Amino acid sequence: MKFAHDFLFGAATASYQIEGAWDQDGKGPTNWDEFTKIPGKTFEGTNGDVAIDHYNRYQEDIALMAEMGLESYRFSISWARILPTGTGEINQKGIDFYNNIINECLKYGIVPFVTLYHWDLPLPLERKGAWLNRETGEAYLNFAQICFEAFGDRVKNFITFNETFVFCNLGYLAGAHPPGIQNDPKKYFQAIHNVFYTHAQTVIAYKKLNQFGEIGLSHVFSPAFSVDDSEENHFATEHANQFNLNWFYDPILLGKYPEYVVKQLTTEGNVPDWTEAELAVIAEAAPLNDFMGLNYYQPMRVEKIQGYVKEHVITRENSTGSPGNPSYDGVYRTVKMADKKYTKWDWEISSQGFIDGLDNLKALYGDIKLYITENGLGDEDSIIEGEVCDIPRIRYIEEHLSAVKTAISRGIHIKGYYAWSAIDLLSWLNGYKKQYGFIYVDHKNNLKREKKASFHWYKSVITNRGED
Ligand code: BGP
Repeated sequence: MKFAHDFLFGAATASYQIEGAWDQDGKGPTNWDEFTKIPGKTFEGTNGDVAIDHYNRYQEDIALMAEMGLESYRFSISWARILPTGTGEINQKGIDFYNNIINECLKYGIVPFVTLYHWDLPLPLERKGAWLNRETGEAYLNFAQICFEAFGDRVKNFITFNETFVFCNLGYLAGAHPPGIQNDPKKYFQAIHNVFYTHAQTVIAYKKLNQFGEIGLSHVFSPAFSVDDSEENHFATEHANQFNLNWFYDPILLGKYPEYVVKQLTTEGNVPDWTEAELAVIAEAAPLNDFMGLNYYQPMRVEKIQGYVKEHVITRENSTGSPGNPSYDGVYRTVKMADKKYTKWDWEISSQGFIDGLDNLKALYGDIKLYITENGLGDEDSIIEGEVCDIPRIRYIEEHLSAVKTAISRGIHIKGYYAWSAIDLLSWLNGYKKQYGFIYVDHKNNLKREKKASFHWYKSVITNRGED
C-alpha cells in the first residue's frame, strides 16, 4: 500500500533546540536561556545560545530539507523573538525571520506546520509565575493573534502547545524543566488547566478570523499497557491512562475533564482553581479543534505498587513512586521489561505499542483527524570519513511508518508523519550527545551539515510514497 497523495511526509524541530542567536536582532531572554545556565541543570552545561545556528543558516537547512523531498516542515516560533518581553512592542526582526522561514519553505513547495509554543517562555512571564499566573495565558493569546495576523495567510496549520504533559510534569513534579519545582501536584494540575483554558481561547479566536486553516495541539502519546493479565495490574494501568492520557485528551476532544481523575484530585485537595466560565470555554472549543497531534516515542509498561489495595483512598502519604511520575503512585509504577527492546536511554522501542495505542485512542474518542507530529530515535551518531551510518534510526522509522500504514488500513485518520527531527539539534536534557536528525551537525567542524544514511533513505521513502 502506498500512502495517499495528500498524506504529508514531514520532519520537525523546535526553536530553542535549533535557532541559537539567543540575543540576536532584538530577541528577549527566555526561561530556557536562564534555566540552562543554572549549574547541573543540563547535560555537561550545554545550552541553546548557539544551538545549531539555524537562525543564521536557515536557508542552507531548508534547502537540504527540500533536497530530501520533505513535504512539510514542523517548526516552532520563539515568542521572545516576536515579543521580547512577552507583551508590548513587536520586534519586526522576529516577524521577518519567521516570514523568511515560511517563504523559504513555500519556495520549495514545503508545507509549513507551525507550533506556537514549544516551551521557550519569555523570561518576564516566567518570573511572574509562568503558567500558574493567568496573565501568561492572556499574553499568549495576544502573541498567538499576532502570529495569525502575520503568518496566517500562508500558514494553514497551527499547533497551539507542544506536550503540556511534559513541560508541566518536568516543570512542577520532576523539577527538570523550568521553573524547576519538585513534587508539587497542586501546581502541576493548575498549570495544565491554565494551558488548556488558553488553548481553548486561542482556538476560538483563530476560528473567528476565518483564515480557513486548521488548528490543534500536540500531545505526548505514551499509552500505558499492563505488564500482565492480572486484574490488579489492569486496574493500575487504567489509573495510569486516566491520569496521563484522559486527563490531557478529554478536555481537548470532549471538552471536559475525566470524572475519575477529578474525583481523585478532590480527595487529595488538588483540584485546580477553575471557574465555571473557564470550563465553559473549554467545552465550547472542543468541537472546533481540527486535529490532534501525537508525539509517539514509546509506550509505558505498568504494574501496581506492592501493598496497594484497590479500595484505599490514594493520597500522597501512601505514595511510593518517583517524583517525576504524575500518578499519585500509591497505585502504579512503570517498569522496564526483560523481553522488550530499549534505546541507549532506556526508551522502549515498540511499534506494536504504537498500533495498539492508536486502536485504543479510536475506541475512546472515535474518528478524529491525527498527525504524528513527532516520532524518532535518539542515538549517539558518529561521523566516519564524512559518513553517518544511522541504520538503527532507519529501522526505527521504517517500523513506525509501517505501524502508521497499518493504523490507516484500520480506518484511523492519520494525515501526516513528522519525524523527530529534521536535523540534529539540542536535546533538552541530553545536550548534543543524543541525536535524532536526518542531517548531521558537526560540532567539531564549525557546525557543518552532512547528510546521514537516513537522509537518503527517507528521500526514497517519500519518492515511493512509502511503498515497500
Ligand atoms: C519531545 C519534545 C521534543 C524532543 C523529543 C526528544 O518530548 O517535544 O522537543 O526533545 O521529546 O526528547 P529528548 O531530546 O529528551 O530525547
